[in-house]
Amino acid sequence: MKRILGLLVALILFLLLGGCGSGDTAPPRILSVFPPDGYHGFKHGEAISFEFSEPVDLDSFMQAYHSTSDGLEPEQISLRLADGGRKITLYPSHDLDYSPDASYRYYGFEISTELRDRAGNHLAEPLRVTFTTMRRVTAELVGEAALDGTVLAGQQAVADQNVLLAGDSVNDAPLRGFVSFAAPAAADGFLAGTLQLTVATVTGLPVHGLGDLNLEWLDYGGALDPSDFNLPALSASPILDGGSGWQADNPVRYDVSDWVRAAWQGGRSHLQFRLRFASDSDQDGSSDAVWFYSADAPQAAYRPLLELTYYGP
Ligand SMILES: [Ca+2]
Ligand SMILES: [Ca+2]
Ligand SMILES: [Ca+2]
Repeated sequence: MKRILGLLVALILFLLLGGCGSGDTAPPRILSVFPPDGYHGFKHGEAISFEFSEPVDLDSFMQAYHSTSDGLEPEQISLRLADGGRKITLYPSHDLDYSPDASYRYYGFEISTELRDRAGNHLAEPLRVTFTTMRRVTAELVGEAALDGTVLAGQQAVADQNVLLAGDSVNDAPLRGFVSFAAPAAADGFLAGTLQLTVATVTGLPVHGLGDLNLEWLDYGGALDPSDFNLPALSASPILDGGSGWQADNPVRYDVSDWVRAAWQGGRSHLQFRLRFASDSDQDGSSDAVWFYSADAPQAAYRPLLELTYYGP
């Protein structure tokens, strides 16, 4: 019995030495962390992630983790281990608030040297990370020159002129104008938008002969094509303009907030609009049209602008 006990003790000692006596004296290292220190634009639904040089002890991670930021306090987080303890993902209990204005909203956490590997070696240096969530920003997007222009009914799309027209031509051929903006890549929600176009000139009496100008939201994609003339609008009802502000070099503005919010929901990469009159032509044998400057205009101030308010970094 004594002999068996002795063997058992020896076996346990062997196993313990085998487990701990691997000779690991190297401290664990943090290979990567998201978000990194100084990061801007942490989004709802994102998690904080760490990758270590070797498996770390989970209890020691909780001892080493410190934060006083709302949503990141130790009792507010949950953890998931992966890759045998080499990776830890940290989930906030609720989405971290965004800044309601253009100022940054800061969050932070620290991993102290309490963190240990499985052999008990401590992290050599603490990690301190400060980052910000998304904030409400307003940007002036300039139209996409390659995509804006005029489509002549049943004929060609013209995208390389300094102007874009809506109305009818000298032959009373219907003309429709198109403007396009690239949606900002780093965003988490479009909140409001104002489209600004600058009048180049007016020929004839477009409103008198053709009715109101109709501004429509649509998605004509990565090229302006003749078929875009009749592309179904995405907007249920157009924005109407009776032409009161149409003098040369005068900017006109349209509130397109509902459409940019819908474009965000639809995951659209362009914010695109069409200009057409209620009636395509009055058949009076002369041109009736409003000419707006396009994004090809040499004068930067005259190009189509979309003042977009959104959550960005
Ligand atoms: Ca180690
Ligand atoms: Ca163009
Ligand atoms: Ca006409």
